[in-house]
Amino acid sequence: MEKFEHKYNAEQIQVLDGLEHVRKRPGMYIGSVSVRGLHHLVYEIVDNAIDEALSGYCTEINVTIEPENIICVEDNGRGIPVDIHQKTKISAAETVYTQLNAGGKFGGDSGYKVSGGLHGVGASVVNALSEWAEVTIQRDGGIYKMSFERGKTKESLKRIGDSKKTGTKVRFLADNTIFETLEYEYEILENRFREMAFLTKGLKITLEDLRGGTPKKADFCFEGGLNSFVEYLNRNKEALHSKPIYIEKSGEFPVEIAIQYTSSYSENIYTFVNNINTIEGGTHLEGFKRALTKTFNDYAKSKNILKEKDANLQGDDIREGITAVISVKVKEPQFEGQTKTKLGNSEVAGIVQSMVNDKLSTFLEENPNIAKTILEKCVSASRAREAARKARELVRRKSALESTTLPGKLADCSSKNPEECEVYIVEGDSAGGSAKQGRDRRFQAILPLWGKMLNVEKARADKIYGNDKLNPVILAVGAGIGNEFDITKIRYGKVIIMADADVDGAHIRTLLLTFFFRYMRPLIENGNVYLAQPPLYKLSKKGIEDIYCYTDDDLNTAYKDLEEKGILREQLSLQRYKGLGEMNPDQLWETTMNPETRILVKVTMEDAMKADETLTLLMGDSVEPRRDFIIKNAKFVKNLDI
Ligand code: 28F
Repeated sequence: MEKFEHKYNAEQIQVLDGLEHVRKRPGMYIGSVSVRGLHHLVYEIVDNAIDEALSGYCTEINVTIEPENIICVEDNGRGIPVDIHQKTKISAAETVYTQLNAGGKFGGDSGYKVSGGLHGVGASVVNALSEWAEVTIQRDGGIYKMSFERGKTKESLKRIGDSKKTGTKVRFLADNTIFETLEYEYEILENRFREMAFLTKGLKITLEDLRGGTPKKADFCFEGGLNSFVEYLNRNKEALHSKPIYIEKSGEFPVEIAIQYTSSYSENIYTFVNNINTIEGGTHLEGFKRALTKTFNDYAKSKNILKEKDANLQGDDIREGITAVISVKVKEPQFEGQTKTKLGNSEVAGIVQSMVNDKLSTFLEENPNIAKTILEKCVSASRAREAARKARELVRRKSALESTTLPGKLADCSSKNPEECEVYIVEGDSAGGSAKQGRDRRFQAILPLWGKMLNVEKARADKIYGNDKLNPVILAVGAGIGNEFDITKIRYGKVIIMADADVDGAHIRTLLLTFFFRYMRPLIENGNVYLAQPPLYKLSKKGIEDIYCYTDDDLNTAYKDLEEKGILREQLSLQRYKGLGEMNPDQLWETTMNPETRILVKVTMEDAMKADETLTLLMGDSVEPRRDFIIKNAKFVKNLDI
């Protein structure tokens, strides 16, 4: 290998500092060095290719997970420019890969930098966080190649051959001295690329996994764009109208919206800004909701479906059973919220609102039967809400009479400061009993739940209030539900779901997550919902402390550590916990409730959305998809976790 001599000029030293900073503070650039951060590396590279597609020059992107977790991304765009920068004496391509936010891709040709979860930190960050990376460019009749090690140029760009094709290919190996794991999760990448293909009409994205025994391959291309997206989201539901409502506006702030109602009661509105999934919503969603309510009410009044004297249909009524995807492109997006996924640009609300008012009313005029079908559902939802209000009044009056506003089963804690208090929602009375005895009653409350919860998939709001299994949860949390939910009223800073690691536990977890996602969403957005992680195994032997293992890996590590101390497997007794009830109060406290030793998993919006989708699959009306899901997951049934 020839000795690599390079005199760095002032500018290049600044570049090195930049990439050194990235390696010192990777979390600032890609959020974390967990598997989520690892996936961001792939999204960042793919987003640059998507940008080339948005500019109209790339029609295909191929992603390959090669053995040893090397990633290869290839597009058939124009190829990153290879001309030499007169100032820096290095090529545009090398600049893009060695300077932070270089290359003016931010707001480039298409004007909208499509950016990964952390909003387009640029390819140079991926380079800095890779043990090595190599870029092959085909353009202007030639093939060019350059390579890097931990962000530093190893081989500058040079022409290595001729080619008639154009495009960019990037291969990289993430740096295992930075990331906790290099193991990519195929399903996670598959879901994200499916979403990107839906959002970029006509673009073909392929994903191939060459690591394990059976190679896996996925192919996504949707000429239908967002229409295909809502049909996919409704694949396990019964649509009320076969043709989705599709409205769009081009111009400075392009807006695309697809809507398809189903017979379910849930509301699923997905919003994107520059292809970023804004799961916390924002101004685009607010504008959409306002216009949807106004347009449907105006139409209902004009067609006498609603009498003048009738009260207006409320937003909840109109959004019952809706599945919608809203995709806007914004040059300078402002992201807010807990996970920077809430759109803040105020001008977007008005743009979306006026576009929906205008184009949706035209659609309804031109499709009266679809309009009628949807409005019939809204009117019946409105009647059910009215019934729910009455039911709630009844419950309130009844409970006011009994003046016990807290559920009988709740073993409350003595502190009343929500900041420090936590409530464990425990499956089953036996575990509930041990939890009550084992807990620290100063700040830990216990709410035992029994038997199968109500199937929120099939229930309307009125059934939720009156339901004797969910009502205790509503009263314990103390902040109401639906659009009456007021996060400032929560009685506990942590709501912890503690259920067995078996199928029943997974079912209860799914139902509770779906319930929180649908009726107490701010609780999840605000990071108040957690899952308790009870141990799976206990290793014990006379004379040594019991060892608790939370995963199979933990168990293997424990065996190895003990072997090093001369204790062999045969000398140990292994207990596999089937359920929480097998632990006595002290063990439950020590392994699962003591803040010093327990493991809690904070529930994210993605977890909740996935639970919601899984619930629809498991509990929805259509049978085949449920059977497919169970067969597909049967082999993991011991971990049928959400
Ligand atoms: C596998 C990852 O990164 N594809 C890319 C292009 C194309 C251009 C470009 C990229 C202009 C000067 C900043 C080509 N011709 N795939 C990719 N394809 N970047 S990244 O330009 C970079 C900016 O430097 C491109 C004309 N204009 C732009």
